[in-house]
Amino acid sequence: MSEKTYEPAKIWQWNSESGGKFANINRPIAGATHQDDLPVGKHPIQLYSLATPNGVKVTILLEELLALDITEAEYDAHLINIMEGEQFSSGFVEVNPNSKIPALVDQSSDSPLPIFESGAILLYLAEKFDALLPKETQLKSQCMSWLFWQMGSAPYLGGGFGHFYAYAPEKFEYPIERFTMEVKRQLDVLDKHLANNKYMCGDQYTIADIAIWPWYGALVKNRVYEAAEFLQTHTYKNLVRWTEEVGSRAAVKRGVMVNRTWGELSGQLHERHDASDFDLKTQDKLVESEGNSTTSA
Ligand SMILES: N[C@@H](CCC(=O)N[C@@H](CS)C(=O)NCC(=O)O)C(=O)O
Repeated sequence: MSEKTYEPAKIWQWNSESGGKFANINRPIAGATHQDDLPVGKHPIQLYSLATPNGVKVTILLEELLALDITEAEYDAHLINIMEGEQFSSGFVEVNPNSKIPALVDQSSDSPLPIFESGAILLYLAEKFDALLPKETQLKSQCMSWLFWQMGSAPYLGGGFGHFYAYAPEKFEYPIERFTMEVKRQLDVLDKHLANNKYMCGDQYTIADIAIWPWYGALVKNRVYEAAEFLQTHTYKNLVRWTEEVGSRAAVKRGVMVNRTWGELSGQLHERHDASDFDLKTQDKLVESEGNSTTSA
């Protein structure tokens, strides 16, 4: 174990940056830092987000709803750049006093309805459109249990393991060991459950899968924290099977692109205001692959 090098002061003071990737946006106080209204588009649903695992839960669900021909789920996805502090604008704080993406406004009725917390948004949309949430009590409670499992568990993965393994300014043994233990346990929980269930709630693909996949599927696919080898995620065979299955859905493939500002250009759709926005990305892909084949010829 590393030697003790830090003794907390008697009273904590906000006088220095803690270091690490998010140090410049971390603050110990809530509320807006600047005045700015949120943009409002033409569709019933207005989403303010970024394609982090919490953000894509909502874009995947919206794309799944549209794939079911639920046109009332048409949405504008506005980009909130959290590294630039856009979550602290007065307009965003009005929708989400907690200043975190995703946040959503349903403007389909007379008074716009704001909603925040990804789990609450998933549940709101699934109930509103009567889709991707089982109706039968036993299955519904199983679905809710896994949905809330995700909400309670992912902070250990992201804020705990991911932060100390990938983002902290130094590698500290104690937190990495502690959170690795917990994340491995969580992976095993999922793997054992998926040994006997096609999806998180038996045979039905639901908002529980949509909540869990962006975190644990991303870990398995090595898309977050570059930790797949360290955690030996390939050994969780049932989880790998489910990860592939969910990831192969067309709506999932579209959902992960929305509000994405990193990675391959053809996988980025910074804002989504129309279904045809994806067609333009497909054209980008064609241009890219034509470019590639020219290079390799
Ligand atoms: N429990 C929240 C967590 C949301 C969250 O942590 N969002 C992050 C991005 S994944 C964020 O907006 N961070 C900005 C900040 O902390 O200032 C949810 O599921 O909606």
